[in-house]
Amino acid sequence: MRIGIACWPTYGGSGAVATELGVALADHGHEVHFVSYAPPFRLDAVRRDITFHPVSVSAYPLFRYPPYDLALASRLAEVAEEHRLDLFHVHYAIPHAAAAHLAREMLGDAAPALVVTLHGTDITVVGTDPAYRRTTQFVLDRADGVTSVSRWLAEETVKVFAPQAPIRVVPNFVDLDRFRPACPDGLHDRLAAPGESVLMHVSNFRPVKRIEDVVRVFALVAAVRPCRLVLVGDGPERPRAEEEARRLGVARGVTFLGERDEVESLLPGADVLLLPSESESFGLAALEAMACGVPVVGTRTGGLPELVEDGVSGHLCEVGDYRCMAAFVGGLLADPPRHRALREAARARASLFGRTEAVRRYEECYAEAMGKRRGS
Ligand code: GMT
Repeated sequence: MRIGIACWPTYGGSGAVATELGVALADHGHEVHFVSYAPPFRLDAVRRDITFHPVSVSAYPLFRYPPYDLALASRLAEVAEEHRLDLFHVHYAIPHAAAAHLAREMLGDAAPALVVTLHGTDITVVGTDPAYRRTTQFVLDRADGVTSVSRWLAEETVKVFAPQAPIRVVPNFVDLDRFRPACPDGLHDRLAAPGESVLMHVSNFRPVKRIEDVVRVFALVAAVRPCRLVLVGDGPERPRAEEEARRLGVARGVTFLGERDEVESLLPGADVLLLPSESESFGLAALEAMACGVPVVGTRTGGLPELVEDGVSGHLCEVGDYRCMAAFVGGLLADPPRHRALREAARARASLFGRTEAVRRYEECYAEAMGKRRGS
């Protein structure tokens, strides 16, 4: 098939999933076209079956808000026509699904089928915002297929939007060959001093991630065990994390690594991944850590319980209960045989989320969407 993928190209789960999926689809014989304002951050493959098409938005004095959605719609229509696309697969409903719908209107009978993958805040925050709610409803009803990355997100979507077609749950996936437990020689020593454990957090530092709780957990654990906090990523909450670390007197124990493309070469150096989010529709960072044999300690929220088996491959506490998370981490690090057992269980759990199965499920969804398109 010839597939056009629209996604956010910046650091974030939806762009990561869209990119990894595009590469996996190309490995499976499909021709893939990414359409966005920049190359997706994880797109490092150079191959003839994957093309990137930039969307440029021109400035004009009248435009207080340059209309990216319209530029994206035009570009999607051009790419679909030029490359005879069979299907648009858009990730994150707003504005991608609306732009794809408009592109299809431009293309008439030749329009590709449309599959929309919901990732989380596109429904729970942006989609329910009165400014976008009606548009979100409209595009969900017009798509040939809608998928969500967890059962929880599918249920939330049905509660709010009750879309006309059923939502197919396709959980996120991980490349198990790239994300592996093997810790490269010297990595742990580069991240922490000898004898120190490494607590890691990977995110785009938005308020929903509750970075201050990451720091609070670390401060409590550091009071009883030698350890270091490694923060991977960047975003609006970084100053809050710095402030909290200063306030708790642990600033010197925290390393900010900034945005990194090579998370798979950092995660194996962690002893625990902290993910104390307010809400997490799936938790791709958790899955990637687990694939590297790193237990996840986080919150019982959203789709995380569908991934992390409490007490087996990690531990989940109530949102905001950083004391509960710290108590578990402290206990785990003090008990090496148990820590090893959780590491193994984390990897075993992650192996159920391999990319072959995800590609199969998306292909099924594409076939159904194309059938629906032909019938309409
Ligand atoms: O950051 C993004 O690209 C999207 C973001 C969001 O807020 O919607 O992440 C979501 O999508 C990821 C990939 O499917 C999930 O693993 C994250 O759990 C989810 N984030 C939230 O629900 C907060």
